[in-house]
Amino acid sequence: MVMNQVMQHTDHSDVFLMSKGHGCMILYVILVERGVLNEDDLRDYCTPRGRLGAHPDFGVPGIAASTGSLGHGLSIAVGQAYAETLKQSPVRVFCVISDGELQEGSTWEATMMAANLRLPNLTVIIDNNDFSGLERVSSGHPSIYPIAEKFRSFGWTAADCDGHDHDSLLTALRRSDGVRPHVVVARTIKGKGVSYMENENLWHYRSPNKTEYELGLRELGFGAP
Ligand SMILES: Cc1ncc(C[n+]2csc(CCOP(=O)(O)OP(=O)(O)O)c2C)c(N)n1
Repeated sequence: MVMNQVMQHTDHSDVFLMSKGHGCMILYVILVERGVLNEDDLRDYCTPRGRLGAHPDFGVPGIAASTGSLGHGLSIAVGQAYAETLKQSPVRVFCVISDGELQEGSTWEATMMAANLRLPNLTVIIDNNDFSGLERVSSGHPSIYPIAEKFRSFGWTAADCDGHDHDSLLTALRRSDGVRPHVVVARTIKGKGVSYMENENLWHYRSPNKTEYELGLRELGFGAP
């Protein structure tokens, strides 16, 4: 919803890149809503005949790059944004990365490069839920904080926000100066909205059983399946 307000889909299409590829399910649903993918694609998700896998694959409509091997998406986004500036095109590139990806050296190389190139058309959103795999990002890598300050020191503009609050997110996205690359550090809660999943990293790996699934749906306001 928020991205619909900042991304251009009319005269030209801005690019969206989900660097944390394991978050692709929400991207697939949005692409179905936009008519880029269809309901059959969702039904065939992760089946041998389906075209939607657990990580996004380049070649599937609406998927800008194959991602999921964490730490590479920002480099791809920087390359794409640079290419658009060379073409003097108005296309902007939006990229969602996880805070776990801040543990990857390639993310910081891309951060430096984007600043060197002064890419005005690149916006990055960091899903800052403080979880990565089996540990807290803040316990494994306390030196990356404060994240926004780190990006500013490289020459980016940066804004913090509540990643669950659309107004807060929109305001932070609009705080780009239109000259330099921009990053939004979105504070989020992993598993938000489902009581037994919130901040429980077990659910990064586990699938809910039928009872848990139905409870989760109810708590999210979807009623019974
Ligand atoms: C290069 C690489 N190493 C390991 C993994 C396995 N892996 C999948 S998700 C994940 C961590 C998830 O944490 P984060 O990236 O912060 O995402 P979030 O908590 O937002 O889901 C890991 C280590 C991977 N996909 N890519």
